[in-house]
Amino acid sequence: MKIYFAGSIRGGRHDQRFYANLIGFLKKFGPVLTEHVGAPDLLNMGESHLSDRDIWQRDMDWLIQSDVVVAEVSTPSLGVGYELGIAQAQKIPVLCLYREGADFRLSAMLSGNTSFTCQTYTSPEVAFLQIDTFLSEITAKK
Ligand code: 6K6
Repeated sequence: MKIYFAGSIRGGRHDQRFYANLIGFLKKFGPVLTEHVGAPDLLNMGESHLSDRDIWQRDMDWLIQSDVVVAEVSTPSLGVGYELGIAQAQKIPVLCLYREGADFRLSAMLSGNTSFTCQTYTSPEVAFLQIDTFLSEITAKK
C-alpha cells in the first residue's frame, strides 16, 4: 500500500516532530512516498535543490499513484488542502487527523466533506489507533 502523507510546510512547521512520528508509524503499512514532510531540516525555506515547479510535478506524480492519503490538518496549509482536493478527484481514500484544541478550527471543506474520514485525536496513541482502523478498513475493502 503506497501512502501519501500530507502535512504543512510553508503553512508552518510547528507540528513537524509529530509528522515524523506519524510517518514512522505509517511505514509499518507500506512505503510513505512523502517521508520528507516530517524532516526537521526542511524548515520553512524549502528543498533548495528543487524548483517549485519540480516539487509540484513530483508530488502530483506521487499523489496520483498513492493508494491512500493521510493528512495531519491541525496547521492550515494551502498545499495540503490542494492535495486533498486532488485526492478526492482521483477517488483516493483520505484520512484527516486533527488535534483537539488546535489553534485553528478545521475548515468545513474538510470536516463537512463526506468523502473524507476526519478524526480528532487527543494524543499520538489515539492518532495511531485511528490510522490503524482506517488502513485496516481500506485493506479489507480491496
Ligand atoms: C519545503 C519547504 C518550503 O517549501 C518547500 C518545498 N518542498 C516541498 N517538498 C515536498 N512537498 C511539498 C513541498 N512544498 C509543498 N509540498 C506539499 O504540499 C507536501 O506534500 C505537503 O503535504 C504540502 C504542504 O503545502 P504547504 O502549502 O504547507 O507548503
